[in-house]
Amino acid sequence: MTVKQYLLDRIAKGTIHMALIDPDRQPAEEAGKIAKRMKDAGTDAVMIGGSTGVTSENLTDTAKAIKKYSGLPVIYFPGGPEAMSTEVDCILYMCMMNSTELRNVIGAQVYAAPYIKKLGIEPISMGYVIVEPGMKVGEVGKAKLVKRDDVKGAVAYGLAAEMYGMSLFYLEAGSGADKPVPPEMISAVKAAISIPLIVGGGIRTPEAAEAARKAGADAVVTGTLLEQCDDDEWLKAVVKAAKGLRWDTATTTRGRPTTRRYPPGRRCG
Ligand code: 1GP
Repeated sequence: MTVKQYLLDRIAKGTIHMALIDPDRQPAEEAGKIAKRMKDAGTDAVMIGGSTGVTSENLTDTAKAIKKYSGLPVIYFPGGPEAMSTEVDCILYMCMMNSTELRNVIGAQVYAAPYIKKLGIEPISMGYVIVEPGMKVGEVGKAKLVKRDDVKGAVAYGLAAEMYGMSLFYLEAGSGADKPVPPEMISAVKAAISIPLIVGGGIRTPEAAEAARKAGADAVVTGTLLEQCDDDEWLKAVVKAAKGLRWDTATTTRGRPTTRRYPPGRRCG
């Protein structure tokens, strides 16, 4: 089965959760262990990506480790065409629709296409739009950010992605955003398009994951949380909330500093 079909089958049953791991943030073995924890928490797939520092080497090693430890599908979420690996199960063949640089809209994709074909990697076409605050990906991608109250603008991008025949549409607030994509924006886009809607950026609590799901996200992505949170119960609560399952944070360490090395001393939630 293709990864696209795997995702569509799961989404047909309800919102899914995807864990995003940046291969530049930890050794590959550590990434594999994070993926295992996320699998145990109920996540559906693992994405590998980062705005900077992704190389073919760390991508390959991380993909191998994730598969070894979790067995989950590995989805490459590229920041550019420089890094590639046959160890990933598919690549999000994405157009950063609101970039002001042609390279991010179509140039890198044209450059990468022959390599993707030759290596036999499954491409999944995706429209990718950066919403305020946008964070690093907005900056590196030279995005003309969609304003948080520009619901019509976000809907227009979603419709354009669908009309282009893209398989997925991703609303991104940026990794580490202080506020996720507004629920009103998610629900308006969801009502306008029929392709699956992915939402990510700044989702670190069960409440935020639940808000995205209730607004209409078909897939909820969390990245930073996995690097910062040592508390498996908290991770489980976030995944469950994303998937519409009952969650409870009574036994979590919410608010207490964690002990993970990458990066140290941050907090869950
Ligand atoms: C980034 O949307 C993802 O592309 C994840 O964002 O790191 O804030 O969870 P966070």
